[in-house]
This record gives sequence, structure tokens and C-alpha cells, in this order.
Amino acid sequence: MEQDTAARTPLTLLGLGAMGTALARAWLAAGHPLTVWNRTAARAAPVAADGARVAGTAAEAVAASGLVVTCLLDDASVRQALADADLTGRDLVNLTTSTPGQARALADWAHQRGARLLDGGIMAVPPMIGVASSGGYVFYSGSRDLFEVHRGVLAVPADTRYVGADPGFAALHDVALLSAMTGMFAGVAHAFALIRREEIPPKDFAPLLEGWLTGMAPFVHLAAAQLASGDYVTGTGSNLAMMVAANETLLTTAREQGVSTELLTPYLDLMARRLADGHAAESDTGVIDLLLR
Ligand code: FVH
Repeated sequence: MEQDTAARTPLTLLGLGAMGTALARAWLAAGHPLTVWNRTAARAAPVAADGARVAGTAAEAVAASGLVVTCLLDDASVRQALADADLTGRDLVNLTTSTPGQARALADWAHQRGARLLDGGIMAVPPMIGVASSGGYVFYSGSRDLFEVHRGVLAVPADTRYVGADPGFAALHDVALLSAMTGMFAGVAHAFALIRREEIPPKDFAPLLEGWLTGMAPFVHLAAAQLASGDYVTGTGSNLAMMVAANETLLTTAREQGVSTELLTPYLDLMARRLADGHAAESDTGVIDLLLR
């Protein structure tokens, strides 16, 4: 995180939920003059006590600063909040979780109303905001020049990662990482379910899970190299023929332990399909091709 003490940019923040409040506190702590608005006015009281100016309406908040950040529930709430505001000449930074398509459409919508838009995807939870060592960061996409203009103030709450001129790219990176996390959580849920009825303390099992998942994580680099070359065999240590055979053990163990296989079977079925298509010597990188429609 950076903190440009020489230039304390005034800015407006719409949205004081858990994340918006954390962002507000970080900017106030760094000395940036901050105007805030929240649909439920009472939620502004804590940041007002920290020095934020509270606007009565979203339009009034937008009028207060050239840089306007939105951190609201979803795309629809951003459109609603900005509906009556004059966006002429404003630089909007949308930190609301969106789809790539929503981000692109919002950039067009903002442009038609005389504003420029950067879209962001927050890879952090509220306690990580404003904490330099937390590892949290925010993806940004849209105009590189616009990003550079506001880079200093945007870097106050969390590190920044610019990922391209396409306004949808921040959302795409965000959702891709969240999707991978969802798959990991599904695996963790299944693993805990397998041991749940045994005398294995979950607290003893948790470090084993963490270590194994951490050890397996570098597979992403093999997958990336294989996708780049189109050769899914070179570098493969565990081939599909072996893994599909081993998958029977995973399924049978689940049944023995009285655990549903519903989290496992979608992925195992794809592996079996790829094997049936004649790719026994590959890693499971080929499953990625089966997902593309
Ligand atoms: N909190 C988290 O862990 C994640 C981390 C990654 C990024 N997400 C995204 O950040 C956006 C905001 O999340 P949040 O945690 O602040 O969410 P809430 O605490 O539920 O606050 C929601 C705010 O949105 C306002 N709001 C909702 N609907 C409307 C509307 N129609 N018009 C205007 N404002 C609206 C709500 O206002 P109120 O309920 O207090 O009146 C809150 O300010 C989000 O995209 C996450 O996916 C957070």
C-alpha cells in the first residue's frame, strides 16, 4: 500500500456496508477529505465521528468530489444510487462485485453520462483493508491513464493490480479467483464430511488439509504451461488413466463413510469423459477444454 502524504485527494464514497466502512476508515486515517453517503443514514455515524462529511443524498455526495467510489451490494444498487446524480466530469471507481458484462455496460453508461469509469474487484475481506501486511489487493481495469491519475489514493486501502483496458477484466479476474476458491471450499467440505463421524478431531485434521492444499497449489503453473503449449502430456506426473482409476476409491470411500458424492461427481465425471476421449497420458488440464462451450 502507498500513502501519498503530499497530495491528499478529496473523494466521495457511496456505500457504508462492512467493506465501505473499512474503506472509509482507511482513507480518513490517511488524511483524505472524505464525503460519504449511505442509503440507511444511521450507518454513516461511525465514520462521521472519524471525520467524514455525510451527504444527505447520493447526488449531493457525487457533487462534492471529482473522484467518486461506489462500494454497494450489487450492480443494480449502483445504478439506483447514481440514478439522480449529475456525473458530468466525474471519475467513478466501482468496487462493487459485478460480472464482466455488468462492468462493461456500466462503463458505457457512465461514459454516456459524461463520466469515466474504472472497475475494481476487491480481493480482501474488511479486516484486511488498511493493513499493509494483509496481502489484500484490488484488481482494476479500464483506462490506464485514469488508473494512473488515481493510483495513489486507490492504493491507500489495499494494494492495486491493474489488469487491462477492458473494463470487464477486473471483474473477470475477481470472479475467476472467487470461483477457484469456491471449488477449494467444496473440497474442504467433502474432506471434513469424510472424517466427521470418526474420532478424528477436526482441529488436528485442519493443518493436514492446509498443508496438502498448499502443496498441491503449484499445479496451477503446470496447467498454465500446458495451456500455453497445447501439450497436456509433457510435465505430467499424475496421468488421467491413473487418476480416474483412483477416483473410484474416492467415491467408494465416500459411500463407506456415509457421505454424499454430490460435490465430487461433477469434476470426476469430466475427468472420466476426457479419458474416454482418448487422453490417458494427459494431466487433468484437458478438463478445461471440456468446460468451454
Ligand atoms: N465484505 C466482504 O467480505 C466482501 C469482500 C470482497 C468484496 N465484497 C463486495 O463489496 C461490496 C460491498 O460489500 P459489503 O461487505 O460492504 O456489503 P454489505 O455490508 O451488505 O453492504 C451493502 C451496501 O450496499 C447498500 N445497498 C444495498 N442495496 C442498495 C440500493 N438499492 N441502493 C443503495 N444502496 C444499497 C447498503 O446500504 P444499506 O443497506 O446500509 O442501506 C450497504 O451500504 C459487495 O459488492 C461485495 O460483494 C465484499
